[in-house]
Amino acid sequence: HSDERAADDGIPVADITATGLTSTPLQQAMDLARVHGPVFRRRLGDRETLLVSSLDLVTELADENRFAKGVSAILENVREFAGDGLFTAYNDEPNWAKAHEVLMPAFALGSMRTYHPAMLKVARRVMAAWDRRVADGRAVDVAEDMTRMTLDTIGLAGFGFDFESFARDTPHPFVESMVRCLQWSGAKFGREPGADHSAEDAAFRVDADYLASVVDEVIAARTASGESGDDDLLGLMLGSRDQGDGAGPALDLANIRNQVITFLIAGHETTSGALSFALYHLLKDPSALRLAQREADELWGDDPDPDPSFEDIGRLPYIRQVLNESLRLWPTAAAFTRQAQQDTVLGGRYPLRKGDLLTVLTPMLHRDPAWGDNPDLFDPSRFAPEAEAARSPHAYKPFGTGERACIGRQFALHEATMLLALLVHRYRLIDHTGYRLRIKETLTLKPENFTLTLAARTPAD
Ligand code: MNH
Repeated sequence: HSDERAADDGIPVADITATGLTSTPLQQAMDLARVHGPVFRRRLGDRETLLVSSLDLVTELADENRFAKGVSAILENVREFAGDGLFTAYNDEPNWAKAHEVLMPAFALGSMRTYHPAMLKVARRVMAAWDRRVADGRAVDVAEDMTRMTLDTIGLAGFGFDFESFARDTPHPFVESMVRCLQWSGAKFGREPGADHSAEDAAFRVDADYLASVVDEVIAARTASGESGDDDLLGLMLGSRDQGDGAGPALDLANIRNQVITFLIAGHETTSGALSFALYHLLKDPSALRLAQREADELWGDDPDPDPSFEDIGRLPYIRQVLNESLRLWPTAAAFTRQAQQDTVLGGRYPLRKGDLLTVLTPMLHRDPAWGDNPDLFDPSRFAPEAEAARSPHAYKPFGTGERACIGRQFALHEATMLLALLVHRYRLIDHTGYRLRIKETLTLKPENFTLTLAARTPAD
């Protein structure tokens, strides 16, 4: 759309055609935003992306009457393997509304009570693995272990399927194929037109087919068990097929397969990164770590192996603030796209056409002046209730916005709060490399090569 319009609409242009996208395009875009300001066009050959990062403009983009979710060029690529699953569906695709209606009950706060035992079971797997590292002194790869944990959790809680990631020395092949599919989706966007990419595309097909075969395995395991799975995600979706005669929406098998892929990916990849960043920040901020430990100790005393109840997780507000603050600095799904629903003017001066896409650079929104004069500083007290009440709700969007915001937010926060509390309660985190943060991008963000050694905590710690 934008190329049809006069170029002098006042929006600065950052032309990166000569250099192309770097291997860290999100961080590249953050640097461009620091130079060009809160709204600019990133030009790459004949393609342009409108990038937005200030509170006032994002407040407008969050207005659901003027804007809705947009499926960006990259999400179009993700559709090649996630199809019309919830994350990648167009707003007007009937399967979005159907699946949303079927699955919403599974994400109400009460449903977290159902998932709690599976989440705790997997949290214990992390501790068993980390206890072995305490014993042998070897380092843990934080992001790898957080990914093991979140994949096993969504598998068990959502689908009754056990990936058994902690029984493996290397990541589950589902994770490796998924990462390559996500990377392909991003790289395809950065391609120079005309070049031959048939080898990458063929490799992508192999990975996408493998992901689909895992989905078939997950569904077959449920069918073979003869159990309905009642109120887990898979049970709700398969059950929806039986309600004929307008009794409720019915999801067809092709759509169910797209939802399973979507949830296996969206349900673990970003939570894993969030936990990894939270551990990084706690490692580097002893006073925040101390407060987190004190909060867990207050609940569980010096019992190194407590039995957290569902209610306990609501009694860890500081640890939740740590997660919120980690997701402020490094929102692991770091951008989302909005689409103009009519011709409109943004910020009183930038004309937009109906259908125009605008991408919010969430980490820059999260560094807007509304966050004070030291926005790069990790400070969980920003999420104390009084501080939150004093701030616009649009200053913080790690889970997107509006009707198409993250459905799994409570799931992620329950799972992550519990694990973080258990880990700081049980271990001393040792910065054996003097780690300096580098961020790896595979569409989502994770700390790269972040390893820790561990010791058992004693009451004196
Ligand atoms: Mn999640 C949508 C971030 C955890 C399932 N998620 C979104 C969006 C963001 C997001 C941002 C909106 C994208 C857009 O507007 O294009 N999600 C996160 C983060 C975490 C997360 C930062 C963890 C931390 N998400 C989860 C978990 C699940 C999940 C856990 C499932 C169990 N997310 C989804 C689904 C959607 C979504 C499904 C799409 C919802 C819709 O469009 O209807």
